[in-house]
Amino acid sequence: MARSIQENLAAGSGQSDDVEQYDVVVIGAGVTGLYALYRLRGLGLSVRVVDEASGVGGTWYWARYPGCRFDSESYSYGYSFSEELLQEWDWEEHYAGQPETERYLNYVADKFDLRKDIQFHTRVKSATYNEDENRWLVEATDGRKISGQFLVTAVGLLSAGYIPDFEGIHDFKGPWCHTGRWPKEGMDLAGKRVGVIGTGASAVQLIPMIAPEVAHLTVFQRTANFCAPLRNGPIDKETMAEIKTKYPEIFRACNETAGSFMHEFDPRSAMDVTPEERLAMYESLWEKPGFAKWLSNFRDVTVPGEANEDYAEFVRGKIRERVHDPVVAEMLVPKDHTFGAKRVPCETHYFDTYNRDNVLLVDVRKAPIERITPTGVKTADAEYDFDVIIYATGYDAVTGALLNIDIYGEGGELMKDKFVDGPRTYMGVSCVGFPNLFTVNAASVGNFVRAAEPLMDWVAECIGYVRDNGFSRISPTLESEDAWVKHVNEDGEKILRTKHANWFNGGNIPGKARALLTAPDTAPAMRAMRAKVAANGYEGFVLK
Ligand code: N01
Repeated sequence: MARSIQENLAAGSGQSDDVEQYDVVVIGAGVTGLYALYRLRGLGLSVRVVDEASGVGGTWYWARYPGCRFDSESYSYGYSFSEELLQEWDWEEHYAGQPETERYLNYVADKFDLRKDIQFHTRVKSATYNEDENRWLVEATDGRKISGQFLVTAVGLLSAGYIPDFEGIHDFKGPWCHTGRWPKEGMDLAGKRVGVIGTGASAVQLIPMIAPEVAHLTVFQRTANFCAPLRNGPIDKETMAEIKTKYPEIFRACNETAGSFMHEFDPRSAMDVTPEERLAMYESLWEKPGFAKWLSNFRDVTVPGEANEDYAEFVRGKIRERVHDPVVAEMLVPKDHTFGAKRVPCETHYFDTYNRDNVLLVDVRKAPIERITPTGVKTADAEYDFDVIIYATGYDAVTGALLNIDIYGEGGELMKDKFVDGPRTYMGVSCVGFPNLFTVNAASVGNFVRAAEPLMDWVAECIGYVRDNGFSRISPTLESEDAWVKHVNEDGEKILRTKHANWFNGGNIPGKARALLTAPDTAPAMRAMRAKVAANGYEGFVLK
């Protein structure tokens, strides 16, 4: 609930002796938070990063389920800001797993001596803007407080795990967890009867990894997904040495594509070539690693229509080829959404896993889960007994982690109230009534590090501009915020991501407003837009 102005000013006074004062407080020590610290410290600012975890990594710290990895090429995912770092770090796999990525982020933290400015074991409860002082007071759940003139929420895009409100979750007698909060000590699954709920990108990575070790695995699927083979592999020394000579090219290529991935669409229409040529292209893409079969495809495969359906049918054929039992194969073939309307998960042995004798696929669209029982899961037509339950049920994306913090802006306005019908921001990064706050978690999408670095560069330059020009606060105008919200909603309607309920549009969370949570623009367009705003003296913002 919002606070009165008086309550807000009282709560937000950070002047007492026990409150440490910084120029900038950054929430989150993940990919963006680490770079924010490096970048802002480089401007001579005092920075404090706070994080709930005991180590760096953010999402890469928490999501340590077997098989967790990114689907971007490793060498396109690392930071680009330090040539020394690029030359020192050897990626082991083309698509690095969580342990390798966590090691990398720890290496970065050590190399740039970041840890000394990070306060771990600190979960932020609230942040309050004090308009008399133009400062943010950040309060942790253990009562500790710190204050900063600027606040950067690097809290992650997919970090607030979502577990459906099933009745009886806490009655289950065995261990259970969400993929995004996998225990550091691991889950003992060997020889156990395990139930996995969900078949999104996380489950698609997890299921083939655990199936061989469990006694029996039951997968509860509501929506079948268009998954594509990842085709991962180790990087040998020679290849890594060659990659190191090509970083400028790699980053240039990423910077030119819509999602900052190393894959560029074919400008032709799938329907302008002969059926033979089309099939040859599909087959050749299918053999390529990573997102190539999605993002290097004919341009019209990415929009609803004939080309999209033609390719969807090709992918369905690939799934049918892999699964021996035709009934199970049909359950795994997506028929209710357009190819690409949901994020395409990359898989390794996922479909083959359903050929194992110890794996059962259950359709919970036909017979939904009714409740969790002390011994397992009850659906509308059967009961299943388990030793362990794993919820691979996704995330309250983009705004989830942000709004889990009570953020009080001017006049005690609560951000949760402001965002009730969807995010209200200017360029995803700033909003009216919440001066000096940069919601960087809400603005990066695509190949994550490629998006996070330039965004954080922009925020750092903006903070530098505010300070160097003797201003004490910056916030957008209502006109610029209104125009941005209108742009997101109107142009968002034109893109595939809004065509089916998914995390990009809030449709995966019952009761969450259905609105595109990210920008509808390409990464180059976003960078250009921000650069223009900065070049015009932070157009659309009010500086005081
Ligand atoms: O989550 P999801 P995720 N009853 O939302 C099901 C990123 N990621 O964690 O589709 C039964 O995709 C739900 O069913 P439905 C990546 O961007 C990246 O897998 O809503 N089932 C779905 O099957 C990805 O897109 C990597 O019908 C229920 C599943 O739970 C994003 O994270 C690796 C249910 C949730 O799938 C999220 O992926 C992994 C219910 N009541 C993830 N509620 C990298 O490559 C939900 N489900 C870095």
